[in-house]
Amino acid sequence: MAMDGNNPYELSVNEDDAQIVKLHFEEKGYRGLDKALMKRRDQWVDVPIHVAIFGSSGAGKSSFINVIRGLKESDKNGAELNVGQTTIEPIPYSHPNKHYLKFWDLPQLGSRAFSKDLYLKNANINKYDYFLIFTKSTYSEDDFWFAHQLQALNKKCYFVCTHMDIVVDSALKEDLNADQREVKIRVLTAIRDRLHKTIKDQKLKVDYVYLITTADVRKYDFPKLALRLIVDLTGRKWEAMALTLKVFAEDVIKQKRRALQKRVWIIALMSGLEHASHYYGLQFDVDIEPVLEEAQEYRRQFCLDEASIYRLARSIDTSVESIKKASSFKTNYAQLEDRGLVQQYKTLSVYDVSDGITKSFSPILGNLVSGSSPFGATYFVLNRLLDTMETDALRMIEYVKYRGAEL
Ligand SMILES: Nc1nc2c(ncn2[C@@H]2O[C@H](COP(=O)(O)OP(=O)(O)OP(=O)(O)O)[C@@H](O)[C@H]2O)c(=O)[nH]1
Ligand SMILES: [Mg+2]
Repeated sequence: MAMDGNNPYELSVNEDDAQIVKLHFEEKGYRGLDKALMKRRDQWVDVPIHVAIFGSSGAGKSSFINVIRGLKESDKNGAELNVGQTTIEPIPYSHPNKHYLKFWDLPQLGSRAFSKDLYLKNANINKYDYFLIFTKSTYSEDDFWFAHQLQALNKKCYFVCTHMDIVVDSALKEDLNADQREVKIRVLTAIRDRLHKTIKDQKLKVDYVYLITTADVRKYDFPKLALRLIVDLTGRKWEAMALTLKVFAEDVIKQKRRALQKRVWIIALMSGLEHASHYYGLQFDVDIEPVLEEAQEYRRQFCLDEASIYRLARSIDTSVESIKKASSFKTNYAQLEDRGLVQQYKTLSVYDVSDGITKSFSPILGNLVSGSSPFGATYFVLNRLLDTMETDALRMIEYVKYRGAEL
């Protein structure tokens, strides 16, 4: 991760954003700079992303649309299950935390009076970032027809097979003495091979078939599917997807860390604006509020906030205390509750590196950063927090997996 001898953290900055912020500073000085920075930080929230969901009745589309948005069946804005798609228009479901991320439940073709041509016209294919084709066992002719249309138009399309929990459970019941892990692998491999073959027989190019259960986003290929939904987007859409999806899995946590790392420089600048206060023992004034706010966002993103830990503990039938103990957290979370975060600035390594960081940013940010600003220190403190929190989250994932497998 070292960029040069004296900078332990990669210089991570979006050049376009940096240019805009720098220009603002040159033209207007500090006036409105806090708002301009906040706008850069939050820009991903307004980026529209459209995900199309296709598949026959009962395939689990509505269930997926709910679980990927973190909703339960009983939630008010949940998609209703077992109702069939009764309209001929796609129905959008927005993500509760990111209104502009929409999952579109596409109408089914089968029993409809309209022709395939008309269906394609109505489907408005170009609007979507990618397509998911759902089944619970085998794909229908309509599924393949639609996949062919998408392929001809060069659209990203993934195949998803749901109900894996049921398939695995019944295989386990048939063979009570067998090794559970082996049975699971055998059953899933057989299904994967069969689906790959039928898709290939249709002369469709498929890179991915995801086997999931809509009952749990941590199981089977769900984490891989979530990762795919993130990495197949670029720029702000990538950032938006990484920060919006709540799937507690290693690969997703790593994407979140990358997305958060890319905006550390913004928070570092915010920590040096007019509200900066003096703290005993620091060589610069610092506004700790935006740093605290960001650290708390890290916590939520990494599922390390109390509410998330409580939910995880319940899901594996254990206590919050034992999750915390088993994960032996490296981060001092008590400090993140209040201004105790300033303690993070008072360590030797911060003094050692902050000047180096500030210097390496000055070609990009110019006079916005100077020797007397807390920029370098905040940049280092937040990156170190990202490091320790990512480690905490990954350890917790390991523990939850281990405990979950025991149940
Ligand atoms: N066990 C299990 N049940 C599932 C899974 N996915 C969906 N179901 C159940 O299957 C039924 C149908 O799921 P829906 O999500 O309504 O299916 P749909 O594709 O939206 O169906 P239509 O709206 O009719 O097109 C519901 O009772 C779900 O609870 C799964 O992965 N595992
Ligand atoms: Mg439905």
